[in-house]
Amino acid sequence: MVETVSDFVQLLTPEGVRTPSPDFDQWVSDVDAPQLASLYEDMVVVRRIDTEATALQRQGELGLWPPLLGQEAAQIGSARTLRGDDFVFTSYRENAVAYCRGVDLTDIIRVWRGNAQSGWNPYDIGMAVPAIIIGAQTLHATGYAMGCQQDGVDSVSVAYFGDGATSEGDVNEALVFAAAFKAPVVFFCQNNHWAISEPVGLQAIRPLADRAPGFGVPSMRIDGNDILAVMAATRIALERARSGNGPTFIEAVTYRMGPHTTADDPTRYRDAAELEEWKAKDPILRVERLLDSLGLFTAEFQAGVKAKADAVAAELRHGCITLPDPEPLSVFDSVYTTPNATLDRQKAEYTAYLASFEARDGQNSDDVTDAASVTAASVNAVSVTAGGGRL
Ligand SMILES: Cc1ncc(C[n+]2csc(CCOP(=O)(O)OP(=O)(O)O)c2C)c(N)n1
Ligand SMILES: [Mg+2]
Repeated sequence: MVETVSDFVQLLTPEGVRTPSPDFDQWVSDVDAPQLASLYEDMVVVRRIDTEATALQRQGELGLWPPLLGQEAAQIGSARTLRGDDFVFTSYRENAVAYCRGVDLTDIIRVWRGNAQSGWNPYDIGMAVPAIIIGAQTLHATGYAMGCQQDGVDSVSVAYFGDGATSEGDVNEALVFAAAFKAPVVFFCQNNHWAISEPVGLQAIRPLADRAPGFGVPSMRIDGNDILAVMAATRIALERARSGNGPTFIEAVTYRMGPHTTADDPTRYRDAAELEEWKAKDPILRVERLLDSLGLFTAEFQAGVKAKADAVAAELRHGCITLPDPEPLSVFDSVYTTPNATLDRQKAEYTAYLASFEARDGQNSDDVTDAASVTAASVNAVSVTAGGGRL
């Protein structure tokens, strides 16, 4: 079993050359040409989802979108190694993880359209709804892992979080608990170099992976743009957790090539040269090069991948723009499991407010009802876009 690895792990160079690694190769020895092609397709499809969702936001169909551009290998490589009975806790940017877990495409954008307060039932797909509170999900994941221990099952919980999150108390508390209880949890940190406008170097003097051993958690620092390194490291961590040997911290070194969200303009705080440098390390391009060297990147293969990506994008768009507006009063549903007097009073007030439109103009009651539901949808959208659409 690989213990803490201080060296940067890379199995596939940006030029698409496979580099041997005695410790890690065995963990991806099953990745044959068809599987590599399938992983490539996954990455192209999620990039397309990202592009389409960004376009939908620009067209006013979504309140906000957090792009994952550049982080496809980190997310697909890790999520594709999980079992159905594992459980994932993420932040807002892990839309490729959601795709791998089988989230319906419309459910991915439901919240960003301001149409619902959460997108899916976590138990249906083994993935909690995204946590917007930075780092909070690492505590949820650790608690869930301790529950798996108590139940005597070998399911693993995986927490995805960013470089910025590692400075939060929640993440540090989660590491303490996970180490103390040897909880079957994988801490998957995507170091995308930025926490909004703060570069990782401002909060981390040493690599983030170096922090974990201080908590008693073994760690690995890997090329997060190399899908093979990501798969190998995640499998090592999963195996350690399943066999009762506790948590692992993975620092997947990657780069957020787009803005923090569609409300952000990264040209205001980062150097264009930095982006160019990372474009050359694109996670998709290097697999393309490897497939090409194997004679697999044929015109027919490319056309198939493009057709799949276009179909997924069309489904996403259709699902988004045909989502029915929520019933105005549904905003009060599912807040508490037991009756709550304050909420009941607010609901009564809002019911009266909606009714006041009809009382004012009974003749155009149909139009007024429409206006009221538009108002309610807008109110929900505001919860996503509050503060100029920032997270
Ligand atoms: C507890 C908390 N503090 C601050 C914020 C505001 N906020 C939203 S995203 C973000 C940066 C997070 O950066 P990182 O953890 O690196 O994740 P990334 O966005 O790069 O994926 C901050 C500070 C928040 N959502 N929650
Ligand atoms: Mg970050």
